[in-house]
Amino acid sequence: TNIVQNNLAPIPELYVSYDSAQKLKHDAGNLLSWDLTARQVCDLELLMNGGFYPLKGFLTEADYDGVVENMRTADGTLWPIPITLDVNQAFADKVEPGTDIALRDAEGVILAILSVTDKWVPNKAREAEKVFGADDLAHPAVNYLHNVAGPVYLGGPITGIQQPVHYDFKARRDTPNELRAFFRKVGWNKVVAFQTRNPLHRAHQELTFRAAREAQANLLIHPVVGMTKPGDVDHFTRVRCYEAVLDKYPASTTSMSLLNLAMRMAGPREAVWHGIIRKNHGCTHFIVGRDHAGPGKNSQGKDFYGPYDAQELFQKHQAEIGIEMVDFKHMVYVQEKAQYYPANEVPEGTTVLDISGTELRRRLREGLEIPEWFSFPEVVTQLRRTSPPRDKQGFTVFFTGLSGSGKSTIANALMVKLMEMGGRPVTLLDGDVVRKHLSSELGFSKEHRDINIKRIGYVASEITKNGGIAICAPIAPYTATRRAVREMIEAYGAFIEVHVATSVEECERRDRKGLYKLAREGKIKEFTGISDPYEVPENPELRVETENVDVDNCAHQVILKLESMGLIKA
Ligand code: PPS
Repeated sequence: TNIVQNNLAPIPELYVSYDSAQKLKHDAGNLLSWDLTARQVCDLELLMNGGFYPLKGFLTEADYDGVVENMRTADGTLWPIPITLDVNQAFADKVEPGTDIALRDAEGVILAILSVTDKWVPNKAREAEKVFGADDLAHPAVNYLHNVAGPVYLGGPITGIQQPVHYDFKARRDTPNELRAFFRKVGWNKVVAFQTRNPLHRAHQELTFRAAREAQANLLIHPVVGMTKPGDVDHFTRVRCYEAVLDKYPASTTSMSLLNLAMRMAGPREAVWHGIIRKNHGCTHFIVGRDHAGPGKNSQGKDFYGPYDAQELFQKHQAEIGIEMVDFKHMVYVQEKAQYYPANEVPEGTTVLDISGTELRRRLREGLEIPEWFSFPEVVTQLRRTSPPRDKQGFTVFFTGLSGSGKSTIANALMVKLMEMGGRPVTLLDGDVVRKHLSSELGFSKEHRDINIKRIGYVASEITKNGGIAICAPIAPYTATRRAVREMIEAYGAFIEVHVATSVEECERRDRKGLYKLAREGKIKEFTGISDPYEVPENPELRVETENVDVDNCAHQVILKLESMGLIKA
């Protein structure tokens, strides 16, 4: 059943010649210009280089309606995913059909000209239902549609001026025509493409190699490096992993190329889209597995798509796309045989070993063993470099409490104890230091306090990202602001909120700096606890009482907490 005759002739691109591009670039200086979002840059690159052939630009309204309703543009061409240019209302108000606009990247470089033919307000709920299967914000693309994408779409043909600039892995990026030329040169008539957004382990290496052997074809590892599912391993780490795996295939059977695609996680429709894109890149076969491009669970905790929906839809359209589906075999390790087998061919009475994604992340986090039967040591090394165990990651301890509650004193003691242990650099962002070096122009209004705390949060998040320990000790009287800081830091490491719960009466009794007296006399305005609010943290990681407990003990309680969280080793 050879449905595919490979035709490796060049595919049409949307670029103009070099000379025309220079002239257009010069003239485009006078045009209205749109700064493309990261996702739009990905889409534009594939429009221009033929990855999205036969599209000639961002979808017009009629094409969009067809694509949303029945996966076909107005002229009947199969196209499953809306490629649209979403803009904000203010920009849309300035554009009428008939206008040319310059499309620029984040640095302001003009990449293309869009000749606008259509402008409309899409029905996003319909788009979500039809394209992604449900208008449910748990789907990353539906969330993007409603909460990130602009309210108005512009459509029309593109005139390509230049490719988006990439500074990373340049030699590993290929346009469809570059890959076609490569396949022609090395005589690869049949090529199986493997789409991926995850690091490859031994099971993947086995299944891709088998797929290629069954199709008597060569193999193209074709990972997505544009945008994948939020929370995925970053593409820098993944590409280093792929490079390690590439060495494990027999020489000259397999190649690897990076695809700057912005995935939508649209399951079945996405699989069809991926197939069209691989066909355009000169491939004859495409591996589709269980739950291809699945977005995870919906807001009811159920899968968005059935496990084989993608394979079914793909099969229905493979002849029209001109690429043949290769079924993805779930491979498992059989201990007694010390070999991988397809899950349905495991010899009877043998022991199957498997490590799930969740288990792998746990082992990385806790620095536990990852066996060689599961992954290649070079891959594990790269993953460990990116996700060191918790006791080697950065974190932030954030003390909050009234003036004179003892925050600074405990924070200081904690810093000294952590420095005694060594291993990670420790920075104390004490109130005085911060107000002198970061916030010297600020006072104590709500607005100024918020700015002050967010600056502290930003610095602490950078320290955390870089593997250090940040200790902060501001009053930080507002819950919402503390939450914002937590979110900034949790993107990179642990956040430990410590409420120093000294009562206002006790602070006033101690009155170490004489400030409470001045506040009572009205000589200091907006004084926390006296004439300004302090919102007590409801769920801090730790609450310490300072009345009748000495500083050393308070600091020790923090150390115990850090140990119990695995952030420091006893
Ligand atoms: S905040 O709310 O988190 O931005 O405050 P912070 O940066 O921690 O600064 C608190 C220290 O500033 C002194 N101070 C005041 N505190 C509260 N309210 C008013 N109006 C005020 N004016 C000056 C006070 O010494 C605080 O220091 P600590 O170390 O907390 O006692």
